[in-house]
Amino acid sequence: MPTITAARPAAYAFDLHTTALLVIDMQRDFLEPGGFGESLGNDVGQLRRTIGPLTALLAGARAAGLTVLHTREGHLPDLSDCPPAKLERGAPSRRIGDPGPNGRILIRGEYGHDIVDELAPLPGEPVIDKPGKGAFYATGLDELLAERNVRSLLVTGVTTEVCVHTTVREANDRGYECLVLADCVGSYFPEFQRVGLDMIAAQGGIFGWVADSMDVLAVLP
Ligand code: C5J
Repeated sequence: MPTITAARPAAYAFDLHTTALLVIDMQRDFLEPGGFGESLGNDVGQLRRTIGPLTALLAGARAAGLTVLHTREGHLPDLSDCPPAKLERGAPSRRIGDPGPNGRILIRGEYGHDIVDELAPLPGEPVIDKPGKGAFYATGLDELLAERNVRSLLVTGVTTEVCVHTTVREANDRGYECLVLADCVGSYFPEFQRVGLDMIAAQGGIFGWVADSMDVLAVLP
């Protein structure tokens, strides 16, 4: 079984047949210059540094025959899947559903909602549209993973402290093992990136394990 001895807090062994690569919310509005994320004053460079390592990891995972899944955070155009509390939150004129630089903010079908070109899903790779931060909430992800006999997730994407963390916690409670790839997850805030990763591996791996994409590539066939 491939084993990553450099993983924190301990070695991570995974079975290729029961492991999937999960790519969370690598959407234009979070990552691209001129998008929603940058319009809030964020440094998108902090997220864009994940694109290179993730491109290589995706290629390795596809070549090894791993299940690859992508998620996108966003809502239906009529906002019927968005709790009122979320609609009222955020910077005025930069709230969910408002017009943004790349179309309505966090609305399915808008240009900014889609995944960056560099990491475009291949035909056949599931793309899970999620209305929440966690990839398991109000989606069929759990059932989809069960159908494919997936028990272990290689977790990548943005942002480390929000959608990545929420998803890892949801997965942990559902019995999945999660290896978070430090160079393939990103936060606008360097401090959140560091602490977010430390929190996952703390207390003997309370939510999962942490390693780098090179560690995975080194053990893939
Ligand atoms: C945020 C995400 N940060 N994908 N979404 O709102 O982490």
